[in-house]
Amino acid sequence: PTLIRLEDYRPSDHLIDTVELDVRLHPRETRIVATLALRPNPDGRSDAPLLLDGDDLTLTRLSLDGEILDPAAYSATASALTVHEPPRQPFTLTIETRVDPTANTKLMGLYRSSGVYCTQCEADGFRRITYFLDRPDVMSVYTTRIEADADEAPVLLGNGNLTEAGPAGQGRHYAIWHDPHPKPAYLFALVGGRLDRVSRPFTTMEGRPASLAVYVEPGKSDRAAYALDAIARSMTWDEEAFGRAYDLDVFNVVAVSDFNMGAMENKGLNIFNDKYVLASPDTATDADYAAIERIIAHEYFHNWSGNRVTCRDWFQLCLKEGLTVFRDQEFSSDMRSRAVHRIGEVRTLRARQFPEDAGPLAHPVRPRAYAEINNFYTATVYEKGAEIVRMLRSLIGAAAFRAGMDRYFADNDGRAATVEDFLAAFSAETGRDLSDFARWYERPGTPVVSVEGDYDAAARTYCLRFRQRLAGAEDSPPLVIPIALGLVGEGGPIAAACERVGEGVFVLDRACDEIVFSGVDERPVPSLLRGFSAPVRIEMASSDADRLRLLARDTDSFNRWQAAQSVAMRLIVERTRADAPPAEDAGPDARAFVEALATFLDAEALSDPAFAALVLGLPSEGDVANEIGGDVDPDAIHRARRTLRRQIGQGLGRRLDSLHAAMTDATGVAFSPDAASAGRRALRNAALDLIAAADEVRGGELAATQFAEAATMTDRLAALSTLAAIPGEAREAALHAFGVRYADEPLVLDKWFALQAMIPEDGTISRVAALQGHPAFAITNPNRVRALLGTFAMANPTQFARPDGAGFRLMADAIRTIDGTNPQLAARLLTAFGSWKMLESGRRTQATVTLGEFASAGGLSRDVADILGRTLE
Ligand code: DPP
Ligand code: ZN
Repeated sequence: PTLIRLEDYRPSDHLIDTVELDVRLHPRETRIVATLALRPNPDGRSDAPLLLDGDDLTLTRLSLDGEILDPAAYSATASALTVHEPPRQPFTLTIETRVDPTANTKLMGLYRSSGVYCTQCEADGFRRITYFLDRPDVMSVYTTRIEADADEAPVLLGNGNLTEAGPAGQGRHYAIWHDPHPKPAYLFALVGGRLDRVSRPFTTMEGRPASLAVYVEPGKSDRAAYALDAIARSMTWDEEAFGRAYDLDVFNVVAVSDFNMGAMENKGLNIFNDKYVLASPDTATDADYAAIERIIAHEYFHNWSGNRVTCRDWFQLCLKEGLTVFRDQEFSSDMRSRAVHRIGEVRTLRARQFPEDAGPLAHPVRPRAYAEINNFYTATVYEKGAEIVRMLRSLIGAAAFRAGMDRYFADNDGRAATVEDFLAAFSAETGRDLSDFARWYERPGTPVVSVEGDYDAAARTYCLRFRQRLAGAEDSPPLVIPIALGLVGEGGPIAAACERVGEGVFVLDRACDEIVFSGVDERPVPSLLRGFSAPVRIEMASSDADRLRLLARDTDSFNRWQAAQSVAMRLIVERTRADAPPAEDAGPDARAFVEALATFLDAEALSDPAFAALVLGLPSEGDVANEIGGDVDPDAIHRARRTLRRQIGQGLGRRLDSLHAAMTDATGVAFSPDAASAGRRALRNAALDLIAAADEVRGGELAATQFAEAATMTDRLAALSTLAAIPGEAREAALHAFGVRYADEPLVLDKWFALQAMIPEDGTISRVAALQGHPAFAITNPNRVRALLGTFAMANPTQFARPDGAGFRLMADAIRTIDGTNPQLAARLLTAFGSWKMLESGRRTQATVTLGEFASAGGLSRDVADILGRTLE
C-alpha cells in the first residue's frame, strides 16, 4: 500500500480563500457547483500544477475565471482533477459535479439517512462532494446555498449563520449559510430533511446571544431535551474552565440514525449518531445519559480545540482529539463524581488502548505513516492522547497549564497547528524544555514501571526504587513519567518527608531512580500512581494484605479501587493458570478479599454507592487476558472469573440483598439521570449480579421481578443481562418480551442484539447467525452492525475465539460482506482480530487460517486491507 509519511509533509502549492457552494439536493442526482477563489501559496512551489482531490466524482462542467476550460488544459478522473498550468495570480475555478446521495453507503461525503440528507467529511469526505484541496491546512471561508424540494427537506442547515432563505419555485426552497471563520474542508457540513427541532437561547460570557438547537426525527423531540441542556452546560463550562466562548449566532446539533462515528464537530452544525442524542428514561440507560453528556461536550469543545485551532495534517490528529478528550473528561468529572469518572476513564483505557498498544496495531500517539487515515481514529490517539495532556498538567501544575492553554489558543487561532506548537505554548509559559516529555507522542507501547520498597525501621526511612522499561525502546532515552504517590500506614496516610516529591508527585525521568522518605515510624504501604497519573503499568511485589490496607485506608479513591482490582486480578490469574478452581472452598485468600469487601461495604456503600459498585466489579475477561499477555485460554479465564464472582456473592450473602433493597428504596419512583441516582442504580445492579452469581435460582427470580417492575431502562436492561447469563425458559421469555416491547425502538433493539451477542455459551454462535437474518438487522446501519457483530467480536471472548474457529469465521464472513458497502465500518470490526497473537496456539492457528483465507480472497477495500496487513505482520 502507498504510505503517507509525516516526514514528507510540505505546504500546499495553492490556497483557497473562499468557497461558494451551490447545492441542489436530489435523492439520486445532487448537483454541486463549487466556486473556489484560489491563489498560489507563497510557501509552495510556484510552477506546480493544480491538483485537486476527488473520490467517486462525476465532473459535468469546469470553468476558470468565468471561461469554460479547454479540455486540453486539465484532466479529470473520479479521484482527481488536475489543471496543468494554473495562473500564477489569484483565480477562480468553478466546478460542477454530480453525486448520488442515495447510493452512498460508505456514509462519507453526502448521503441519506432515513431520508435525511447529511454529510460526513472528516477525514476526507469533502472530496466526495467536489474536487478540492482536501487537507486540513487549507482553510477557507464558506458560503453555502442549499436548495431542495420543500416537502422532502423543509429544514436546510449549513455551517455558520443563516443569511437568507426563501422559495425557489416549483415547490423548492433554499437557504444560504455563511461561516465567517476560515476552516478546513473536513469541517464542512450540510443537512436537509424533515426534522423536529427543540431550542433554547444562550448568552455567552462576551454577551453574544446564540440560539442552541437540536434536530431529531419527527416525533422524537421530547428525547432531545437532555442533549440540549448538555450543550448549554458545555458552553458555560468551557467559559469557566478554559475561558472559551462560542462564536456564532446559532449552534445546531442534528441526530441521524446512520453514522460511522459517534458524532462530528462541523463548525456550528454538529452531526450526531442519534445514539448520542436521544434519551428518555424508558429507552436510555444511565450510561447512555452519561455518554450523551460527554459526547455533546466533546464535539462542542472542538469548536476551539479542533476548529478555531485545527491540525496542520492528519498526523496531528491527537492535537485536537487527545486534547478534546481531556477536556470532555474534565467536564464530566465536574458534572459528576470526579473519582468515579476517573476510574471509568482508566477502565476504558485499559480495555481498549492497552491491548491496542500491545498488539500488531500499535502505533505512536502521533503516527509517522499511514495508508488509510480513517483507521487512526483509535484509542491510542484519543485516550492515550488525553493522558499525555493530563500528565502535562500534573508536571507543570494547574495554573501554568491554564495559562499555557490560553497562550496556545491565542497564538494559533485561525491556524492549522502541530504538536510542536502545542508544547511550545507551555514551554513559553513555564520556561521549561518539554522535548523529553514530547517522547510520549513518538513511542508506541505501554511503559512498565517496576518498583521496590525498602523500610529501615532503625533509620525511620522508606526507600522506593523505580525502573522504567518500554518494549522495543530499550536503547532509547527514558520517558518523563509523573508518579503521584503517598505512604499509607495501618491507621491511614503517613506524613513523611521526601524532597523529590512535590505536590504529591514524583517525576521519574531516568531509566532508574530512587527516592527516600524520612521520618517514617512504621512500615508503610506505598500508594503508587494515584489517580492513575501516567498511562503505565506498575509492577510491584506486594501482599494482598498490603493492597487491602489501601482499599481500607488510602485517601486516593482511584488507588482504593485499584487495590481491590489488583487482588481480584491476582486471584483470577492464579485460578486461570491452575484452571482448577477450588469448587466449594473459597480458599484463604479469597476469604480475606471477601471480608475486606464486606467491611468496606458496611462502612461506605450507603454513602457512595457509585464508588461501591465499581469496587464490586471484577476486572473483565479482556483485562485478565491482557494481564496474562500470552497463550491465553479465554475459557479458562471465564471459568476462573465466574468462580470468584460466585465466591464473592456467597461470601457477601445477605448483605447483597440488603443493599439491593436499600438502593431500590433510596432511588424512589421519579427518574433522574443525575450521577447520584445513577450510582444507586449501579450499586443495586452490581448486587443483583452477584446474588445471581452465588445462586442462580434466587438471583434469577429477583432479576425476573426487577425486569417486570423496572421503571427505567437501566434497571430493565440490568435485570435482562443478569437473566441472560442463566440458560433456560425464563431467559428466552424475557428476551422475547423485551424484543416485542421495543420492536419500534431502534436504539433499544441495539441493546437487545448486543446482549444476546455477549452470552458466553456455545449456542451463541448460532444465535448470532440467526440474528443476522432477523428482519430488524441491517448491514447498512452501523449501530446495528456494531451492536450484534461488534459486541460479539469485542465483548464475548470465549465465543469469538472459540477453539473450533467458528467465531472467527462468522466475523470474517460478515466483515467481507460489510466491506462491500461500508469499508470504514468493516475495518473497525476487523480490529477485533488485533489480539489474536495473544491466544494459545490452537486458537492462534484458527485465527491465522481465517485471516489467511480472508486475505487471499482479494477484492478488499483500502481500509480493510490496511488493518488486515498490519494485523498479520
Ligand atoms: N467526530 C470525531 C470526534 O469528535 C472525529 N472528529 O472525535
Ligand atoms: Zn473528537
